[in-house]
Amino acid sequence: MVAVQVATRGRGAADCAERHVAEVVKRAWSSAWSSAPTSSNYAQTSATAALQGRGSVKLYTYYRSQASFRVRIALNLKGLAHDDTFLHLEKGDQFAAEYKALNPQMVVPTLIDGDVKLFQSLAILEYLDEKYPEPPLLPADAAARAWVRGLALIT
Ligand SMILES: N[C@@H](CCC(=O)N[C@@H](CS)C(=O)NCC(=O)O)C(=O)O
Repeated sequence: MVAVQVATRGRGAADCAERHVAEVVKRAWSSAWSSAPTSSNYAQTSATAALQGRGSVKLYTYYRSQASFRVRIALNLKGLAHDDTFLHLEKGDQFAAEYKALNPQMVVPTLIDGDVKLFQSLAILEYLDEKYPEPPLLPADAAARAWVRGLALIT
């Protein structure tokens, strides 16, 4: 695994799209793919989940948000319908009083599932995996699970 320097984050709206972050993630993925454990057939199980017609969740997101990407990927993998609200972070939509009431940290993502209102992408992923376990986000093997968690913690 490549050594990853965690980028110091400011409050700039374009943080998540910075080129050096993209480069670090690219290097980490290419390293990971060469030695990562194999996983089950996600595509097939995800399609099955979509056919099960699960209810819809609401996601507040932004197209350049790395933290939001991972939630969108998990929702799609699990075949969960999601009604997306796109905030334009560079225009400051996240600071609107209406959004601040939902997410006092004023960042994306925020996930609403019925009466449940959640923030922080990794906490959202864990919630989705616990509430909608099929297909699982993590492989069965302990080492493989640690590997995937490590990848998810790269920012
Ligand atoms: N650790 C948080 C990070 C959330 C975060 O920083 N989101 C960025 C987009 S990736 C954001 O909304 N930034 C708005 C701002 O900095 O004003 C998570 O994983 O959800």
